[in-house]
Amino acid sequence: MNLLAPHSELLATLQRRLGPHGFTTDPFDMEPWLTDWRGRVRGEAAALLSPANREEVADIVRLAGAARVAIVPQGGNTSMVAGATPVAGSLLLSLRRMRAIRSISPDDNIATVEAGVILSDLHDAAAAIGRRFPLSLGAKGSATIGGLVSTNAGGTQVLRFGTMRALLAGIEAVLPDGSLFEGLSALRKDNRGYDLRQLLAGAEGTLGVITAASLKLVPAVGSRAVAWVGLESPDAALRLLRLLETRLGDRVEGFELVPREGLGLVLLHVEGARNPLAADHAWHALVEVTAPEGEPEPAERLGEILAWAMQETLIQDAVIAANEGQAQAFWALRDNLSEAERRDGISVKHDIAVPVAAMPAFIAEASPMITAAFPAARLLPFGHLGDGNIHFNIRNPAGSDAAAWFAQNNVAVSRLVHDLVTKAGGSLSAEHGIGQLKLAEFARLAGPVRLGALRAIKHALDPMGIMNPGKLVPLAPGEAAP
Ligand code: FAD
Ligand code: 2HG
Ligand code: ZN
Repeated sequence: MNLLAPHSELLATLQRRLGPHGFTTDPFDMEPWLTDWRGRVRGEAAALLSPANREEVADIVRLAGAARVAIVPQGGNTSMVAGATPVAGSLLLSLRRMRAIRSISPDDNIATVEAGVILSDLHDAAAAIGRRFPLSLGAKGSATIGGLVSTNAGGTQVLRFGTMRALLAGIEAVLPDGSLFEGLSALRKDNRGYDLRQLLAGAEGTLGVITAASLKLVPAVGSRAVAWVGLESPDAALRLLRLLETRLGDRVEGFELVPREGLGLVLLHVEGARNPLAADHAWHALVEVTAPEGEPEPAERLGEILAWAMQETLIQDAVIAANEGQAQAFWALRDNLSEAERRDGISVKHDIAVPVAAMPAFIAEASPMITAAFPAARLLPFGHLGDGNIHFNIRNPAGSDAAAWFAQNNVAVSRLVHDLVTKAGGSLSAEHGIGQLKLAEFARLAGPVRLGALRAIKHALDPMGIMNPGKLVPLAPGEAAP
């Protein structure tokens, strides 16, 4: 079914319904929201709609559906795959005005929040009641709960607490026909068939608009120890992780891999960044270990284990943050990696997963194959080693023109990386989703069974295809764009 551009009558109705704070076609107001975070895609929208509540969202979806007009939901616009970048003739639906924390309870360990709540605001609200929401990532100051649920975001605490899906207790959403799905009741058990909550999580705005979510909280941390470790290989890093888990159990909360190249970029581009270790190391691990309130601080025990690991030559050097300021500085080295990479010039990004134990060998074997095919390309594999998820990013040879190299090579580079990942039984999207940047590769590699089921679900819930067209769901062969 073909989608249409919104006619002037629809725009006038929406303007009346949403008022001056909820409707704009002013190019100046719309500008920041038309391009994705990486600057890869510039979109277009007929209007930017910013509803204040779920009733307004439902009205927008109903009106757009009746007029066969596309809707593109958007939160903080931090998508790594241009998932929230609008398509020509669409209505860009921002959830950013819906920022209420409807309830937060230390007894239930649940926070029910609107879709536009920013992740760091939820962190603060949970801390204020002695709890925490254990999902964090570099974009925490802009990413919203609606976007995080819609992408089933991961981040740096997945090791212990899982991805967004594991933390999702309930959901409220407007479905493509304008009806409101009220699934916020935080039941621990609910077997009423297909799980709509989990279907909407990770749907990237293609099955409806999430208006609120109930999220699981955990007790606040009593104390933490953060270490920056120098080592010679991802293999050594994984062995260190397993050693730490053997000795400390699930108190190991963070374990991130940072190559020399990555640390170098942060030191170059981020003001105030300092290398915690004196010598140069090919690889680094950022380790966070926590202890609950009332238990001994974990720094001493972590120090003993790291000293033993050094004696056994498993690691080359390590330093434990002496105070909270230093701990934050260590984390900033990791969290600013994407920003530092962006400042350095455009890169070919990959968000791959293979079984955890296979990742060190994958990095070791894929790296020379990539540099053989693309001589002097600079590799930047970093991230969530303990989840088997590495951002295998690849940049132009030093001294060359980044944009020109990218334009010439990015498709072929990604094909090679994704072919290698597929051969290793892995995924081309571990946590960022498909959006529009990975759509062609997803269509090429996903296989007919997965794609057929995806299209069937999409068609059943959104038969007109108004929800975020051109993202996540590849067209069937011969199928015309909606
Ligand atoms: P947007 O970018 O606005 O939207 C993302 C997708 O969700 C789009 O498809 C959009 O249509 C849809 N959407 C948004 N809101 C709604 C809604 N209310 N209802 C329905 N659909 C909606 N991701 C990780 O998983 N792990 C990381 O470690 C990580 N680190 C990052 C670090 C940086 C510096 C940056 C810039 C991004 C990072 N990301 C990471 C990616 C990104 O932050 C996440 O994907 C995040 O979930 C997006 O949230 P958002 O509010 O910005 O969503
Ligand atoms: C991270 O882990 C994010 O920092 C972003 O997922 C990864 O910039 C990237 O490629
Ligand atoms: Zn990541």
